[in-house]
Amino acid sequence: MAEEIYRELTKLCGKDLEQAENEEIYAALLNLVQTQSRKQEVPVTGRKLYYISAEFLIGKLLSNNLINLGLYDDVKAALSKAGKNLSDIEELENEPSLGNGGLGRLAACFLDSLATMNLPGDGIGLRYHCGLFHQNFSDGLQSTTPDYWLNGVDWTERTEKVYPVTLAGKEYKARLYKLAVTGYEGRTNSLNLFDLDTIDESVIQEGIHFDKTKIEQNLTLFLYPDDSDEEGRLLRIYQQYLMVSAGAQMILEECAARGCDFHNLADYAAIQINDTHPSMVIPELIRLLGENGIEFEEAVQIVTDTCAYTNHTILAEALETWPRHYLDEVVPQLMPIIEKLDALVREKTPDAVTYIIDSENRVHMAHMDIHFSHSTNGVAALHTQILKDTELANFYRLYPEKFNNKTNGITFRRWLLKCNQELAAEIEHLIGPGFKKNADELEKLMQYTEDDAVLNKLYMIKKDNKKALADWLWRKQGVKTNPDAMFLIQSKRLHEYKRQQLNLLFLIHQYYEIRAGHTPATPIVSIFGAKAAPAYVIAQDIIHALLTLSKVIAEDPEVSKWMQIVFVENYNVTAAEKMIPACDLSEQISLASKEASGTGNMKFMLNGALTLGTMDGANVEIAERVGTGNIYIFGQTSNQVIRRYADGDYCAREWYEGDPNIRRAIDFLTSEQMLAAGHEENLARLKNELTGKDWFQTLPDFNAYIVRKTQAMQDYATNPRAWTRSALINIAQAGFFSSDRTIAEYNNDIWHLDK
Ligand code: 26Q
Repeated sequence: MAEEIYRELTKLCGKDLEQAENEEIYAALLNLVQTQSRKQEVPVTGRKLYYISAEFLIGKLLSNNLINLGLYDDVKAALSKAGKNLSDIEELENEPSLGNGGLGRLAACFLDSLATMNLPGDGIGLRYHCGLFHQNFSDGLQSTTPDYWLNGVDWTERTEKVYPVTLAGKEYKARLYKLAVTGYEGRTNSLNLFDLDTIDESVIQEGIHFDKTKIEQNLTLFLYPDDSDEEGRLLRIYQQYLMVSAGAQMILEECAARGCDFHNLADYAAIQINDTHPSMVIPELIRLLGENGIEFEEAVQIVTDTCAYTNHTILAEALETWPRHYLDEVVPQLMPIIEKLDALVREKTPDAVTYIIDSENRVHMAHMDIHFSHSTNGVAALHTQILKDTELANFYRLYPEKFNNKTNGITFRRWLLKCNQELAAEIEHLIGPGFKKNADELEKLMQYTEDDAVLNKLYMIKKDNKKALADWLWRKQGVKTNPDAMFLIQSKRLHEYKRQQLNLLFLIHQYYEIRAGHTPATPIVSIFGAKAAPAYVIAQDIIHALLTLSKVIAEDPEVSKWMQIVFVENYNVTAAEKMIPACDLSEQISLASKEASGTGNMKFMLNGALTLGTMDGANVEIAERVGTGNIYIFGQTSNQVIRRYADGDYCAREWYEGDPNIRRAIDFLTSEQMLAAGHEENLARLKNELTGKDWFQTLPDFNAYIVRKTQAMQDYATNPRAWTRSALINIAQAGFFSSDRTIAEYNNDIWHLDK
């Protein structure tokens, strides 16, 4: 087989592999993968899923596709025979930056599971030319530049399909691009991405600024960060409508081609609405069905039967509500439909809280989704419970039967087989290959919890992965780290509710303790990866404080023997694949009730890290599975937090003034050392925020966090065997968090797809 691959590649390169440049080999491999994946396409007969999402954070594709197609080992062997290295070639691939974080990555994991499980399910999204911004650090601050990921060889295949879309009264042509989604020993589905031919990267000015008036040139240039300015918000409506209108037309066309007469659309299509970003698909489909001669009332029923909605957030400020005049401006053709839908709601219930258009003329996208789809789900048990009890309680009263939970999951192909090949091989050696498609089989590892040889091996694998991360950090950022230290990682979008600032306060506390001669049980390397929305001022300040503290520590020879802070620049899927396998302690420290699920927590667990976390999101379900002895839980419960908000009596200043440790840590932000290394404006503003407001209740959890984290460091240092045993239990119990399980649940309860 390796011989055949060798010949094939040589043919595709047009020269001997030995002579070919890595760029040529990369292009040849892309060709090979695309040809092979086409062979796995399956004609659809029954109901087909369309997962519609503004984000698909798919990560690099070459190795992943080779693994899924079963070609990885042969290609690697063929290349090495020619003196080439697959990982050098992988370096040439740009990561498609088509997502912000969890929601986009979840969509990518779902596509992998659908294809692996042989289910008919395509994605629908946008082909952003520069995706999410590229992050650099300079002068201790985040700066942003466009990420030209489409430059060079890219995996999206241009088609001849174009769909007319009217935006603000003007017609545009949305062109369809296709990206093959290869399943692991499964089928090939498709990610359908829409774009305009007229996009012009030269409208980009300095940084990521661009002329916002030129829709034709700028519409799919950037993906907006999850917290943005007013101008960006209007453009998002343009983007969203381009996606849903072209997507809806494509769905109807595909179904018609399979014999659907649109009265029975729900027998042919299931549409999953990923958060409210694609919500306009509901009125748009009703509009299109109308054009096809279907009366409004029937169209409403058809669309309700076809669509289902997933909620990914409890933060009220992140729920999309658009001022009506925005929609009047961009999509006037939808407004009469949205008004009629709102009128139906008003006929149904006197509960004004559930209206689509409120008294201030704001349009609530989530309300439209819940009334006019047949399913609303949260993404972890606690999250769904909170939706029912508080945030969406009025809707739950109206439609208890629509509400359901689908705890998130991750694909084990990328997050174990690809990113941690040494661990995957050891697991296969111990329990056979079945876990790759049936993740529950990981539980068989429980028989090895007292096996010293296995525990030693696991310990060595972790050490190897830490060395690999240390090498990568050295090559990428020129920082030296000590793989014998404990690696603690917090990587996720920067947001106050995720509480990177709590981690910051711990690190300052630790700094003081070391200075006072109280050295910790183990040296630590505290690693961060996080992008902050450019308009999110406090998030920028938190990055600045961490970068500044990192410098202060590095310049202190006594302290730096014991602790180091590393902030990974431009955190993305590629970085995550290096960081996660090397982690000892996974920091999941959001304010309880605020993190809908989290999925990084699952990736770390699967790779043998222990979790230090609050009882939030899916952490609750992780704790349930591994048992309290194998996880470090701390902090207020969600009920306590929700009560504190309801009482409205939280006063950060009282905590600051009443606790000398808290005061010492916060005051350090504007100490002489910090001011000498950083910027007073940022540091003082962060201090003010923490003492004056602290909306995400960092201070009440401060002491519990320090106690628990210190305990984890102690356990890690004093009993490596017990630590590794806990790591093994975490791996063995991770099966539930496979996205294959999540997709099976969506399919059984919501989609009912045929194989
Ligand atoms: C909204 C309006 C305007 C501009 C941007 C946005 C916007 C964009 C992205 C709002 C939210 C997002 C992304 C949200 C997200 O990633 N949520 C995460 O979803 C994960 C998958 O379910 C969960 O695990 C995380 O807990 C949740 O935070």
